[in-house]
Amino acid sequence: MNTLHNILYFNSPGNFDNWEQLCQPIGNGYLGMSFFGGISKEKIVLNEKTLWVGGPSENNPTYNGGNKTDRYQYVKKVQELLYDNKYNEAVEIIQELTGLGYGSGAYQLLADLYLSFSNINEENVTNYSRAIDMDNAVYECAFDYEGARHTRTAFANYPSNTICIKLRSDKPRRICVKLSLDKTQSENAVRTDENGTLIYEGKLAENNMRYAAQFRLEKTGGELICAKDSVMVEHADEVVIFFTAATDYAPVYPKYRSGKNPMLTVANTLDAAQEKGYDKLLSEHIADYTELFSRVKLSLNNVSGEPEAVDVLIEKYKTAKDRTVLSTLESLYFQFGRYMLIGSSRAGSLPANLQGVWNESNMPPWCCDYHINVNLQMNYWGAYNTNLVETVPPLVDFLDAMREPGRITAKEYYNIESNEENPENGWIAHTTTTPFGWTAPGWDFYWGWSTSAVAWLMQNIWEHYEFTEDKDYLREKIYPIMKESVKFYRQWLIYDDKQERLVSTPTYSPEHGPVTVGNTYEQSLIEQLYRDFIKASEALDADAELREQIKRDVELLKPYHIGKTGLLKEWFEEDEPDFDHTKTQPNHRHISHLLGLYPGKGITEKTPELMKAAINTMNDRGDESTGWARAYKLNLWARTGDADRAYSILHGLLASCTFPNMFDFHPPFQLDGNFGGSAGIAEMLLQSHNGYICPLASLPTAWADGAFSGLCARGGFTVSAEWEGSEAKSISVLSVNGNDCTVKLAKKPTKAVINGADAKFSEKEGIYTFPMNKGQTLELTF
Ligand code: FUC
Repeated sequence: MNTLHNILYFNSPGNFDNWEQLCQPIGNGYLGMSFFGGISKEKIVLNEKTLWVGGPSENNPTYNGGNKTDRYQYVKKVQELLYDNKYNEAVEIIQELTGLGYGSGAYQLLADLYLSFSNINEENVTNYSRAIDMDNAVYECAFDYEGARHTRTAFANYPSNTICIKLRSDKPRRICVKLSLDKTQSENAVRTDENGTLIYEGKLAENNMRYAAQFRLEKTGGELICAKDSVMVEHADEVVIFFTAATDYAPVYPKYRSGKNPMLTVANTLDAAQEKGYDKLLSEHIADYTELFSRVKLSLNNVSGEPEAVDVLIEKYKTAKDRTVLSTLESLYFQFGRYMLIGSSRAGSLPANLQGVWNESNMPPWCCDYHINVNLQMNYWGAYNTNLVETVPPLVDFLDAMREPGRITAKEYYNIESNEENPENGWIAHTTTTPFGWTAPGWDFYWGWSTSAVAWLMQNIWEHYEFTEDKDYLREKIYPIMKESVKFYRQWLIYDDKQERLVSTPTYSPEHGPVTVGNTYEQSLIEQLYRDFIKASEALDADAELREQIKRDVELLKPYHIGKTGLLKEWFEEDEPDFDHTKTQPNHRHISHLLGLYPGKGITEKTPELMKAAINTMNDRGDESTGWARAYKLNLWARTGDADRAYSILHGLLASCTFPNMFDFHPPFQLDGNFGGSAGIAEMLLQSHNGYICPLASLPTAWADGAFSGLCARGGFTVSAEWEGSEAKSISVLSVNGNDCTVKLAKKPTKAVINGADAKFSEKEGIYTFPMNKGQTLELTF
């Protein structure tokens, strides 16, 4: 397969004041660094994923996850008023269904590191470049100066939780560098020791969270000079900086503190890292990273070799007709999503937040939190199909840790109580969540109430089993979370004799429309959870009684309804005369009533009427929107099979919502669009939500020729394909668990081989089934 060098490079440094557009990020899930490529002075933004203000502390002893008390009485009243069609009276008290407006906290900047190079005059620098090589997750800035090649290389090693930066020149004694910190979290937090280590530690004023970081230097030649809060190396051949950071955060309710001194963690981590040394850390990092990243290769229209500078490419893309430009950026965008997910979500730390792990501010947009009315879900859409299942445990652990505080919200707002007799009886969370178990509704009902956001997240984690069939992980980690969620909804839903179905009430379609009963968002997500739970409990042979109840309930949810104009209804009541249409916006970015089409499975080719209504709805909403909303539309159109429409949405995402450094913007920068876009490209190439594998499910004319390898399908399959002139040439499917391969093919293969022998198969309406054993690969030729 012809593949591109997955490299994002610039041929000029980035302006330090334009982080979101010009920085280049590296990360290992715990730590993030972003670089500008400054020549005589470099600014590096430092992040540690758990460094958050908010949560419980001596300063906020009454912290309670944002919950107000005894809200259920109002919920009940609102339910009654809505049932009686007293809409105005219901909304008069609707703001009682909110949480606290303070104390939710925000993700913090750790500090800015400055590297000042006193002996370099920028004017005389030539052959400059700065780049992220995504194939190895290595950052490098290089240039020529006074007859020497200077290189600054950095990588974020996950197994040793250390970031290394190497500064070198190919002529001796050329490295003169000073390290200092700016925007530190506390005054007098920086000191040095006799080895030239820059030490940074303190407590966040807001919540007393302890943090610690060290920069240890190893130099070849030259002289070390330590000042009070900076270190300098003069005339070295080479300098290596070893960096790590930690906090005393722990994902444990109610205190959220480990009780450990983070400086000890830092010191131990760096002792071990230095013992290994730079070269070993680099090879360890590359082995660890490439094991994940290199699993999937993508070649569109045979583009290969070295791409142009990323900012130039993105600019050209906006008007390009040339397939090389288009396919190059699309391939890089696909891999960038994977690169960023590996960089911001590895076992042991928190999941990827709104900006992954990267953040330059103490007041980031939306606090850089975990928004669960679409954003956190979207972050993980590409985790399974792009073969990165190892990035999922932080999400699972995060949700698991949210259960205990989520029970308080369940009690105060929903009257669902867990106690000794009835433990794990139901948890819930709403639109904004944090690492401190912030599960209350938002402080404004009209974005903050989102009862089925948790049901939606259950899809993200259930799919772990669908893709891997890892029963142990299902039993130990995923199922208990799903089961407790199911128990919550089971107690929450009520039978509405007017709507003749079980409903969630009150409901609010994310950030859009009036307050109603049983909107499609809520009903469809709960339905999906119920259907998935039935499968989960069957797979584990657990909870037969609950399963039988859920089997009955699921049929009573009736989530989808088609309105008078042929669109899928977002609100059950929308065709009624007193429905308040002034509250709806024709092009609203949230299209929450289509979650059954993607990522759910309620609207498929097997439900043609709903599919048609969904397509009408998408046409009605239009193609333009904010970054993540375009990424969502891309996945939606991919599921319809309208490949060229999906492609045009992808084009819009890349042309209109992508900063020069490849960050998606809303605006501002939000990583969800990158993740959703990358997932959407995979969804165009391979689908498996219908009970069979569908390679090239939504192949656009613009990708006439191409190949991919290593994408994953539900049921434990790894799939590769090659196509020419928009037709499949070959498809191969590895059955990891030994399941038979059921695959939809546009035409009959000329050859079907399993491990060298002709494969047996049966066929019905273009869907072929090949009996397979564990580890066998089916090779189809056309
Ligand atoms: C959702 C969106 C907003 C924004 C925020 C972080 O609530 O509606 O547009 O992306 O998340």
